[in-house]
Amino acid sequence: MAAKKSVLYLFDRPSEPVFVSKGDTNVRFEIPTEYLAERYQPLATDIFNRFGDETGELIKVSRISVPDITPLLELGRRDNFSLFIPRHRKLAARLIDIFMGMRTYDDFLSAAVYCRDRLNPNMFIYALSVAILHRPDTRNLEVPPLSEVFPDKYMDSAVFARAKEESNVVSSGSRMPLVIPQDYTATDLEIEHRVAYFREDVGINLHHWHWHLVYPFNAALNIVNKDRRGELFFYMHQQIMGRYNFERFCNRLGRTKRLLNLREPIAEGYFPKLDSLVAGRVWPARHANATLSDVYREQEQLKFDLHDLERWRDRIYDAIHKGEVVNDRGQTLVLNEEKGIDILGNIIESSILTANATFYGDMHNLGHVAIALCHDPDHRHLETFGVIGDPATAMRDPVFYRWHAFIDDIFQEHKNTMPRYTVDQLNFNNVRVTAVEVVTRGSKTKNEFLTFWQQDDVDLSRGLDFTPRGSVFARFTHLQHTPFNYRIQVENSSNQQRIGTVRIFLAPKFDERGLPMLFLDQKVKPKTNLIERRSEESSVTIPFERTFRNLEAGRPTVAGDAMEQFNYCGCGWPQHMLLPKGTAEGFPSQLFVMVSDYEGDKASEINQQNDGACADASSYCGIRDKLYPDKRNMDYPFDRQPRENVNTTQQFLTPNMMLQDPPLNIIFFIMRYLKLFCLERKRTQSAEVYLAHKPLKTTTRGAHLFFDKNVKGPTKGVLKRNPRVKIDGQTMRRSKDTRYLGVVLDEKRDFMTHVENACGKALRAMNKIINTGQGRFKLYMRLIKLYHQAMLVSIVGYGAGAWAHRLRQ
Ligand SMILES: [Cu+2]
Repeated sequence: MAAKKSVLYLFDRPSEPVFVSKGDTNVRFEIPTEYLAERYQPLATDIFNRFGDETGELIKVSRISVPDITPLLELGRRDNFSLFIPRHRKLAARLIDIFMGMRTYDDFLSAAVYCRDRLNPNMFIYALSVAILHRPDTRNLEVPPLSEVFPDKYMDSAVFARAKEESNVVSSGSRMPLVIPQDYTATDLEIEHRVAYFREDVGINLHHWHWHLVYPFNAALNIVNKDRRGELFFYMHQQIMGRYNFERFCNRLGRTKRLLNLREPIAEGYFPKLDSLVAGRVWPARHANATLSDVYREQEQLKFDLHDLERWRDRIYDAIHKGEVVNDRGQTLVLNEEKGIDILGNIIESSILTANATFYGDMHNLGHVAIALCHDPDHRHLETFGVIGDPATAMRDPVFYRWHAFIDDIFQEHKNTMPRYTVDQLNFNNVRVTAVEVVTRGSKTKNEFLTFWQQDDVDLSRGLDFTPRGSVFARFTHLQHTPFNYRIQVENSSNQQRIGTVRIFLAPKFDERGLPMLFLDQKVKPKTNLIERRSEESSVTIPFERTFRNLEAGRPTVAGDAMEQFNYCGCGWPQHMLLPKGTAEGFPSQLFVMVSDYEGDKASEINQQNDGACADASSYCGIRDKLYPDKRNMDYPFDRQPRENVNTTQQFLTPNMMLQDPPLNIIFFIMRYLKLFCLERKRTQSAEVYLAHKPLKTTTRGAHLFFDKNVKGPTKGVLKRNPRVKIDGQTMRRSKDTRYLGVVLDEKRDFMTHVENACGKALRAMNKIINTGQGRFKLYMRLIKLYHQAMLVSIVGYGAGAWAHRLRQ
C-alpha cells in the first residue's frame, strides 16, 4: 500500500506531468502506461526510460478500472476555473464524487494520478483538496496552502520571472529571497489603494479559499450539509466586512458603500498584476467606472441577465418581509429566530442546500460572475474572468467588499425583523464585569495595541513548473501586532460556581452606531475573579505558521486528535491580521466585553469538547463533525436591533457587560522590517543571509559557539561537534556540506557529495541532449555523441584538480 501522504505529491507543480519526479527528494510515481495522457502515449518507452532513472522514492500506482471522466474534459486544461460559475461547480462536484467514491486509499491515489494530467489543474487541485479534507483515510493529511501550489494567485507576477532566473542560475542553497514591493498594484492616486495591504494580504485570501474548501457549494450532501452552514456563510462574511471597515477608518476612508444599483458604473477600478501560470494569461483588470451587463457566454454555459439578479433580490426581500420562504415543493418555511438565518444563508449563497433554486436563484455567486466578466460579458474578446471570479483571489478586489456589503445588508434586513433581546436575555444574574484591561507584552503603557509592518518569506518552488528544484523564497510585507493579553475582572455574587462565555468585541470609538467586531469568544469558568487571555488564543484566528504551513513544517507533533483536526485548521483568520493597523498618533478604539450564561451557549446537552488543538478558529470555521460550538445566534448579542430606548452602546449594557474605559489606542509604528523571520527556517540552507540582519538574537556568540566552554584546563577550546546554534529562539539546521567555487565540500571531506551532484547534473544534461537532439532536430547519433563528450566531460571534470585525488583512496 502506498504511504498516505503520497497523494500530496500531486500538488507539486500542478501543470508538470505526473511522471516527472516530485518534491525536493525526487519522488516518482510509477504509473501504468495507459495512465499517460494522450499526448505522451506514443512516447511512452522514451518517457519511462528517461524519467525512470531518476533516483528517489518510488510510489507504485495500482491499476484500477479508471473512472469515466469524459464529461469533465469539457473544461480545458488551460481554461480558468471558477467556483462561482455553476457549470464549473457541477463539474468539480462530479470529480469530488469520483474521489470520494474510491473504496480504498490506493484506488483513490490511482484515480487522482489518472485524472491529474487530463483535467484542468485548478479544478483538479480544488476537488482533490476537498476530497482529502473529507475522506476518512486522508483527513489527517495537510493540504499544502494554495499560495504554494498556485503562488501566481497571491503575488505580483513580476516576481516569477525573477524566480525563474534565480532558480535556473543560482543553486538551491544560495538563493536570496526575492522582495515583493508592498505597493505594486496602484499608487496613492487611487484612494482605495490605502487598504490594498489588507485586501491583498496572502493570509486573508488563503483563509477565504480554505473556508470555501471546508464548506463547498456543491458536492455530496453529507459534505455540504454541515451544522449551521448557511448562518456561518452570513457570519463569516459579515465579520470580514466589519474588519475591513475598521481598517478603512484607520486609513481615513469611509465605510464600504453597498453595490446596490447594478446598473450604475462601479467607481473602483482594479488592476491585479497577477498572471495565471496555468492559463499563461494575465488576470483581466477592471477600469474605473465599468458597468455591468447581461452575461451570455456559451463556453461556460453562462446565460443570465442583470434582471435575473434583481428579480431574485426582490424575491428574497419579499420573503424576509413576509417572514417565510417557499421551497421547491411549494411548502412554506418560516424564517424564525432559530432557523431563519440559516435558511436565508443557503438561499443567498447559494449552495445546493438552497430551499428553492429556481425561485430564489443564484444571487451571490452570479453577482460575483457578472462583476468578474464585466469587461467581456459575451466572450467576444475571448477573455476570462477577473479576480473576483475566484474565491482564492476575490478578496483582493475593492468591489468584493461592495458586493458583500450589499449581501450583508440583506441579512441585516432579516435580522431587523427578529424580536429584540430583552434585558433578561442578555443579562447573567449575579455576574458582573468590573474591569477590563489590555496589556501589550513588553509595553509599560496599558490599554494600547501596537502594530507594525513585518516581512516574511513564502516558498514559491512548489508552484514554479518547469524550473529547477529547490526553494525559492518571495519576501512580502504584511501587517503585524505585538501580542497582548486581556485582563477581565468578573464578580460572581451568587454562592455557586457559574460557567460563562466571555465575548470580546473591538470597535472604533467614534462610531456612533457601534458597529461591533467580534474577536474572541471563549469559555471560562469564572471562579477566579481575574480572567487573563492571550491574544494568540483568539477563537477566530489561526497561528501564522498554519496559514503558511507547508508539507514539511508546522505539523502538530502530537498524534491523535490534533492531527485529526489539522486540516480544518487551515481555515481561520490569520493571526497577523487580528488587529487593524491603527494610526501613528493612536486610533481610539473600545473593547466591549460580555460574559454570557453558558447554560444558554452550549451547543448540546453532552458537553462537547471544543478545546481540541484545532478548534482555535471555530468561530469562523466550526469544528469538524461537531456542532457549531456556540448555540446562540452568530454575532450575538449584536445580531438584533437594540431594545426600546437604547441608542448608544453605553445604554445597551447590562451588568454582565462592560465597555472599556478609558478607550484604548491602536498605535502604528512605522518601523519597517522589525523582525526578519524565515518561514522555512528548518529547511533553508541560506542561514547566513538571515544571520547578517541585526534584530535577530543568537543565543551563543563567537568562539563559544564552536568550542566547548565547559571543558576546563589545557584542553579548553576543543572543537565541539554539532554545536547548537539558536537564532531568535529557533534552532538552526546544520548543513552538512557547502559549496565553494562550484565544488561541494562535505563534512566527511571525501567529495562523494560533489561527485554525486556532478553525475546527477550530467545525467540530466544527457537526457536533455538526447531529447532535443533526436526529437526536435533529428540529429545524427554521431553528433549527439559529440555533444555528450563535450558537455559531460566539462561537467563531470569540473574542479577535478581539487577533488580527484580522493578517488584513488
Ligand atoms: Cu466567500
